[in-house]
Amino acid sequence: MHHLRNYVAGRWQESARRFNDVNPVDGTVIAEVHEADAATVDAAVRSGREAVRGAWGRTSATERAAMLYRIADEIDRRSEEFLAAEMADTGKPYSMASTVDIPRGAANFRVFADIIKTAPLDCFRTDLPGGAHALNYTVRKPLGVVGVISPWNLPLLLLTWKVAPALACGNAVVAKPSEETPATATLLAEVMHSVGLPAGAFNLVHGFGPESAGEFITRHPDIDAITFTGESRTGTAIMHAAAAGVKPVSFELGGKNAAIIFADCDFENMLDGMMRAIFLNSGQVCLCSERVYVERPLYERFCEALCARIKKLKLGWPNDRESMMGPLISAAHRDKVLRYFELARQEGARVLAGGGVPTFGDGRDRGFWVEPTVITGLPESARCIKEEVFGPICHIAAFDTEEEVIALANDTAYGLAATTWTTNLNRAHRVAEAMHVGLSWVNSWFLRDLRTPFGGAGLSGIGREGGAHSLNFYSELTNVCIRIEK
Ligand code: NAD
Ligand code: 6OH
Repeated sequence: MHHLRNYVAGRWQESARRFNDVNPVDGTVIAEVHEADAATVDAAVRSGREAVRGAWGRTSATERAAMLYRIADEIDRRSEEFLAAEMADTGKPYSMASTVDIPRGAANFRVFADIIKTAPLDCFRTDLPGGAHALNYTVRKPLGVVGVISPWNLPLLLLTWKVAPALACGNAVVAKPSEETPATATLLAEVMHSVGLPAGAFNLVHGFGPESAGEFITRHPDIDAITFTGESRTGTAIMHAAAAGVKPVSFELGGKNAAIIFADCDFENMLDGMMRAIFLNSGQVCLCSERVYVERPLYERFCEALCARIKKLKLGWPNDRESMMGPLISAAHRDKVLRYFELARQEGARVLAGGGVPTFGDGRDRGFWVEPTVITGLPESARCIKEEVFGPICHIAAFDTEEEVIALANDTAYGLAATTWTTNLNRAHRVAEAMHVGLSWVNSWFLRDLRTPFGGAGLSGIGREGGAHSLNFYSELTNVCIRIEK
């Protein structure tokens, strides 16, 4: 059996307590994971503190950028291993893991290497009475030891999205990947070791949330900041824990995202985009469109075309190059998604496609699959319209006016992403800006430039990361003010 260990103070650490890492494609156990106890997390935080006080804390931005480039190059060199590990942990198809997850793992380090080298500092000259002046300039320093807690849907991508800027700013990291997907994080620790990152600058602890490594991090008095991606409810729990030490938090949480399709859209492009926006990663992307609003003249045509495309959506083994959709992450998550399928029926939905569990006649029948599913006919107050399902499902409704659809799209407690499809330039700008979200795409979805702000409003999060926004979260700024006499 393959063992996934903790990486603390530059050394691999075993634990007596272990849990299974399961492949959701067919339910097989692929590794035994060593669960970090409170003492292991404490040792990780202490080694992080020593690293920040020691050689790592004294590195220049140029030296750290060079280190981040080495990390990126090593991820690229071992990309086949990362790919295999990510596909085994999540069941996601090669077509996705090889184009999204693993390349972004390396890109996250490169982009923050470039950004930290070129980041400007604030500088203000302040005129004073009598001809004297003051020079204000801002110095960027590490926060200290940053706790990084990440989810299972895009494991390497979302972990490195936070680890890279934290290291770029000179912090030490104590990272906890999701208990469902510990494999690529463990490979990342191997990479950190092999490129010679100073001991303690990156620590990896495995485990769960409550009363396990997750909570041990968030409650640790010597953690300086917590950055978290996951469910909104978990965000609440972490905020409670962080409140005691008044720790800064950065949260990227759930979504219940709207897609708005106008009758004047480029239909084929829109359909390609919407297939991705609804079914990428089996709908397990926080940005996925679970609420689809279609201008009435296009409604029937869209529903028919989407259902026809679904028939061609190949649910396959991850290594099958034609495979477009994999299973859900776990039996528990599959049960949750199936409960929403059932709830949708109880709430009065008409099921246009899917709604059940596929059968394959092979090992996949022991995995955690559900069918790509399309529903219509629910009132806007239905729980399936209000709550995040996080599965391959969307609800489609017709609308008549721009004003009406803006109100429908914004009628949610979440506020992460929206996508609008139209060829009318004026309308594109109007609608995109009216969305009460952090990310408003037009004629595209999940199109990323890593320098831009990423995050959500409402239940979808606190703060923005990406580009300079990340640097501001992961740095302590000291303003130096010097009075200069005439
Ligand atoms: P989750 O909140 O259950 O778990 C995320 C991480 O938090 C895991 O590592 C887990 O072990 C840990 N955790 C759980 N409880 C904790 C606690 N009390 N204290 C400390 N750590 C704790 O989320 P998930 O199921 O892994 O991921 C799916 C969710 O993440 C969805 O809601 C999705 O929308 C959201 N998500 C958001 C974004 C974004 O950028 N906004 C990105 C990806 C996923
Ligand atoms: C959520 O599931 C996807 C988040 C994506 C990012 O954080 C990113 O940087 O692209």
